[in-house]
Amino acid sequence: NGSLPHPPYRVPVLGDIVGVDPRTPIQDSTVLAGRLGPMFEREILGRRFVFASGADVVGELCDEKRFEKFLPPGVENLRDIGADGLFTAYSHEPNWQRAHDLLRPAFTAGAMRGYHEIMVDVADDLIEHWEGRSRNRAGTDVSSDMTKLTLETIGRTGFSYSFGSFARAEPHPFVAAMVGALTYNQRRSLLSIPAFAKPLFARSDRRYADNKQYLADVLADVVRTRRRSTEEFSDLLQIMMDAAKDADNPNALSEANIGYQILTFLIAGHETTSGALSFALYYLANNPEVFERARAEVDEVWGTGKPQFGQVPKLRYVRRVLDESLRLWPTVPAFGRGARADTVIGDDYRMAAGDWAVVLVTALHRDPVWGERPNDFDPDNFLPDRIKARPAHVYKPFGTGERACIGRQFAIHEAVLVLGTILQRFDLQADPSYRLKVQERLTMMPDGFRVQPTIRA
Ligand code: MNH
Repeated sequence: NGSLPHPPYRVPVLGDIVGVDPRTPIQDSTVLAGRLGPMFEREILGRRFVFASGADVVGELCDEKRFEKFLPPGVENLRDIGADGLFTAYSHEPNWQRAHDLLRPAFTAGAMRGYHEIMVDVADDLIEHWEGRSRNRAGTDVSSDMTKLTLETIGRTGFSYSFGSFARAEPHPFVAAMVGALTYNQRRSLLSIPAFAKPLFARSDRRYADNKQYLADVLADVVRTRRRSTEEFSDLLQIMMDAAKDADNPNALSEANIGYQILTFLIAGHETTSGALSFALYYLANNPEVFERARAEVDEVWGTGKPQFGQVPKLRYVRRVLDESLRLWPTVPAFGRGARADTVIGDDYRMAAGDWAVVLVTALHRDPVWGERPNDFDPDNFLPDRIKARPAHVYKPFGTGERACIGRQFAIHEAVLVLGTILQRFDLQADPSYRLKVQERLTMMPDGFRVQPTIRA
C-alpha cells in the first residue's frame, strides 16, 4: 500500500480533521492538492481517502484495462435512492449492461435531433421569464433559473412530463427533496454514528425519510401519468416500458429498476447541466470581451431567428466557453477508480486489487499542463491546436471509459442552445461586488449569483 503525503496536522482518531469543513470537502481538497502534489491522502474519522489530481497518475487511473469505476462512500450511500440504476450500479450488476444497451441509442449525437424542439420550447419559457425580469428591473438568481430550465428539459424530453417549473417562484419541490437526500447521504458517508448518539440525528433522519418519500411520489406520478395517457410516446420512459413488455428483449428491465432509472435520469439529467450553465453565465457576465465575441458568433450563425438543430453545434466559440467553464468548475467534481488487479501507479505507489482512489477533477483541471495561469478563464484553451498539444486524460468533466456520462451530447446540445439563446436576446449585468461562492452538494453550483437581464436593444 505505501504512504502518501497528507495534511500536516494529523490528530489521533479524528485524523486530518484540522480545517475540515463539511460543506466544502472538494474545494478544501483542491487547495490541498496544490500543496501536497499529484497524489495524496486524507484520513477523516478513521477513513482513508486517496486523491489523485496529477495528469500522469490520472492518466494511469483512466486505463480501463487496469482500473474501473469505483463507488466511493459518498456515491455508494446514494444507492439508497438509485440502487442499481445506471449511475449507482456496480459494473458487474446485470442491470447496468441492460440499461446501458437499451438506452444508449437514445443518447447518440443523431438522437439529439429528436429533443431539439422541446429544448427550444423550454428555452422560450426562460426567455419569457427573463423578459418579465427585464421589464420589472428585477434581478434573478441564476442557479435557481437554470435548475428550473434543466429539470423541465429532462422531464419533458425523457418522460413527456412537465414540472411546471416556470410557473413557480422556486424550483419544483422535487429539487429540494433531491438536494436534501443527496447531502444527507453524502454527509452520512463520512460519519459512523455510535448508538448512544443516534437520537441526536433523529430529526435529520426523519427529514430524510420524508424527502425519500417525496421522490417516490414524484416517480409514481410520472409512471401513473404515462399509464393513463392514450397518446403515443417515443421517449426514454416508453423505450423502457416497451422493452419490459417484450419477452424476447434481453435488455428488459424490471418495474423496480425502471423506477430507479427514472429517478437517476431526473437527477443526473438536470443538476449537473444546471451548474454548468450557471458557471458559464457567471463567466460571460463578468468577461465583456468574451461576451461580445460569443454574441457576435450567435448573430453571425443564427441571426435573429430560432436556431435549427444543425445550427447549435456551429457555435464553436460558445462551446469553448462551456468547455472552459467545466474545466474550472467541473460540476461532477470527482469520481472513483478501483484497481482490477494488484498494480503500481505513479513512481511507486502500490495498489492491491480492489484498492481505490478518487480522481479530483477540479485539481486535474488546474494541473500545470494547463499552462502558467491555470486559474484564469480562457475559452481559447479549447482551440483545436491547444487541445492537440495537451496529453490525453487531462480533461474529464464527463468521467471516463465505459461508465462515462451517457448524457454528454444531451448536456452539450442543451447548454449551447440555451447560452446562444440568452446571448441572442439579453444583455447581462452582474453585481460587481459578488465574489464567486460555490455550493457543494455532490455536484457544484454557484451560490447566490444573480444577474439583471435586459432585453437587448
Ligand atoms: Mn452525467 C455519469 C458528468 C449531464 C446522465 N455524468 C456521469 C459521470 C460524470 C458525469 C462525471 C461519471 C461518474 C462516475 O464515474 O462515477 N453529466 C456530467 C456532467 C453533465 C452531465 C458534468 C452536464 C454538464 N448526465 C448528464 C445528463 C444526463 C446524465 C444531461 C441524462 C440526460 N450521467 C448520466 C448517467 C450516468 C452519468 C445515467 C451514469 C452512466 C453509467 O454509469 O453508465
